[in-house]
Order: sequence, then C-alpha cells, then structure tokens
Amino acid sequence: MIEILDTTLREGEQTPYVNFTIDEKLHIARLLDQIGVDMIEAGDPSVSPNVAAAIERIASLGLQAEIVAHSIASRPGIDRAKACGANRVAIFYATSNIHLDAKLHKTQEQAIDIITGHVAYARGLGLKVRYTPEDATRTDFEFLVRVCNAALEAGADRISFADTLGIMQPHIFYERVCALRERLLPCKIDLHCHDDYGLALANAMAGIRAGADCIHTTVNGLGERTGIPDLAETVVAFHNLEGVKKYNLEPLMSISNYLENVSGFFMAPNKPITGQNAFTHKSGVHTNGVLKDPRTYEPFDPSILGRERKIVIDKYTGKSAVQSRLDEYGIEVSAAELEVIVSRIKNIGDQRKQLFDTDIIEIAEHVTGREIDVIPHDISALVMLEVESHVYTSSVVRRLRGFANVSNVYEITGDYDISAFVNVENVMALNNLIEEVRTVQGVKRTDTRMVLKKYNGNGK
Ligand code: HCA
Ligand code: CU
Repeated sequence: MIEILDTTLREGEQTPYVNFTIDEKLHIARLLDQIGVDMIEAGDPSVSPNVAAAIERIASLGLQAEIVAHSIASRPGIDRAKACGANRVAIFYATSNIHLDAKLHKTQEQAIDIITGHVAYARGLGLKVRYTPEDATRTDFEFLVRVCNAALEAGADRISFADTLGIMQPHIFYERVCALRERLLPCKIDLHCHDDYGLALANAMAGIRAGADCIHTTVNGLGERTGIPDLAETVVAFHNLEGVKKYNLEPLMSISNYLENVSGFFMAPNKPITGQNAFTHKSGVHTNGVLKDPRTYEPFDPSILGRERKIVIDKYTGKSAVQSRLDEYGIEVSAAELEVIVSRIKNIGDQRKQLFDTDIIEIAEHVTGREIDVIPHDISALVMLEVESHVYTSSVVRRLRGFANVSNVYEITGDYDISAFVNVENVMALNNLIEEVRTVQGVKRTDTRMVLKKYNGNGK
C-alpha cells in the first residue's frame, strides 16, 4: 500500500512568491489530515521563527499524520526540529559531484561523515530520521548506495530518493528504484520527484511499481520552479488506476481551491482532476456521447470529487446539447425552433469567445417570440473597484479589459472608480476572478454585486 507525504507546507512554500500565515498552515494541515495523508512535512524550522512556530502548532494538533520537520545537516537545525515537537526530522545533504564541489565544497568521504554524524545526533534526541540525498538522480550510483546505507546504519529508517532537478523518465526511474531497493538495507523509500519535464507523477508511479513506499506531493503541485506531483492527481490516479482506496477524496477540491486563494497561484483550466475544464465537454460529437452515456468521454465519474460535468454551448455544439440545456430550464421549443436556435448560437459563437446561459435564454426568447421567465444558473456580477490614488485609473482599466470574463468596464463617479461587468460559470469561478482582480496593481478594494435578474431596456 502506498504512502503519501504531503509537503505543501515546506516544498509548497518554496514556490516563488508564495508564503502562508500560521493560521493558513493550520487549516491546510487539518484538511490534509482529513484526506488521510500519511505524513505532513510541516516546514524547516530554521527558515524563520514563524515557520518554526507553525510546525510547533501543527505538531500539537494531535493529527493522525506523522509530522515531519525538514532540516539541513546542522545540529542547531535538528535541535529546532526537536523543539517544535515534530515526530521526525528529514535531514537533507546533497550527494552529486556538482553539489559537493560547487555548493558544499566537500569530498564524498567528508559528506558521509557529516551525514552519519547528524543522523546519529538526531536519533540521540529521540527523533525518527529520514535522510534525503539531494540531487540523488545525478549522484554516482555506487556512492549513493554507500551514503544511504551509512545513513541507515546511523539510525535513519527512510531514504528520500530525490529527483531534485526532475530529469528522470519513468523507465529509467523504474530501473534505478529497483536497483536501489535491492542494494539498500531494510528501509522505507520515499520518492521526491520534481516536475521540470512534466514527468513527476509518471516517474513517481513507476518508482512505486519498482518497490518504493511513499510519494511526496503538494496541493496544486506547488514547489520550487515547476513543483512536484499534485496531491489530487496522485490520490485520484492511485485510487482509480491502482485500486488504492485508503484516502478520502472528498476534501481534494476544497483544499485545492483554498490553496489557490491563499497562494494567489491560480491553476490552468486544463489542469487534470481539479482544473475547471476537467469534466467540461465541447464538440457536438463529444457532448452527444456524454449526454447518452457519460462513460463515452469521461475517464471517471466527477461526482467522486463532488464535481459536476459541464457542457459548453457554442459554435461546436449540436442540437442534443442545446436541447438538454433548454430542458434544464424547462424551456420547450419545437424541432424547427431548435434548428434556428442552434444556427443562431453557431453564428454568435463565431464572433464571441464564450456564450452564457443568459445569451441562450435570450436567443430562445427571440426565436420563439415568447417571454421566458427563468434565472440563469451562471452568474453575472458587477465588480466595483477603488483605485489607489497614485495609480492611473486607465492603467487598471487596461488590465481588466484583458480578463476573459470581463465584458464591460466603466469609469464611474462616487465611492468607486471603476465598475466591471463580469460573466462566470459559478460562484467558485466568481470568487477566483475577484481574487485575481485584487492582485491587479493599484486596486485598493473591491465590492461585488451579483446580478439576480437581467432585463434589456428599449435603448439601442
Ligand atoms: C531542495 C531539497 C528537496 C529535498 C527533498 C526531500 C529536493 O532542493 O529544496 O527532502 O525529500 O528537491 O531535493 O526538496
Ligand atoms: Cu524538492
């Protein structure tokens, strides 16, 4: 059975421009524990007093997960890990020639002494010890085996096989992990795979197949540079493809959304599992299939994540999808009317990036000549913005006009300087959009009014 160590709070906080408050870290740790990750790497207490305080608070929560503190090979660092109340210290010390020569200025023999000395010191304090040979995948293999076994003899019980630069490929990584498993003294093997070529999760899965025990993840794949495997992708891939049912899938979406909000680091819509488009279908062929049986184009049922499938209506759409959208609103149209509605949708779709339910209802009203009294499920909102006094309002307007979901922008008088009309799919998307608007330089505060019902005036 695999194990997961989540390191959102350590590796994840090494993401460029991302920092968490202590309260945010506590919330993240609790959600991770609900998911059931086996270990939480809560930080390196030597980074700052605030990081140390966060680890201490997390360690005192009494969570199921083992709490790991990361540390360089230094006695004061290990002392701090102990003082935080962590169950385990993860000591990292690089082993590749480039790191030993250029960064650490140590020989291989000196490195072994330093590593074993610090592992033994941590054991002496009563801590469990993981040893990480940083840059392990570029380390001479014979030396790697020697140094890991020395660390295990000194008292470590876990080795983290770190692909620090993300240079592995699944078939090579598989071979390496097999060899490592064979040559190491009894221990658990963690896999810490960076995603520089987009292969992190594939490598980690290959490594598990080869006999490793544990995968390191972060929420939303955060981390140095391009990060490490995403927690949700890892959990769901193992759940669906490998039959690993030990984790609770339910909080995966909320922890991902929470991380987007507190990190200001937004996911691409096409991100697997948690991305906005992961269960959204567009072309006529696909939507027709999905409406008949979702298994035609869905690798798994989105409801296992508490998500819903979505069908986009635009120029690619066929009759069946439009019919089903109208059905959702209880709007009845004849076969001839449906033809006209679809052709109007195709025309508009040629000119616009996105059609909303409001548009579809409006088209149906025109075509049928009947007034349709329904409230669209998707959301329109007015976002009012106050601009910092030293910033040109026009510069903020320019940025806002670049947002795909902003349809109109007005400079206005009164308490606010700008009002923007936005269309989004749901409340979550509105929330994300507002957070994004708030990051625009010069935006002092925002105030958002959701539209409940929209009427067209008589003016042109
Ligand atoms: C780093 C260290 C590390 C350590 C991984 C681990 C890596 O370079 O910041 O302790 O398992 O990628 O080598 O994150
Ligand atoms: Cu790393």
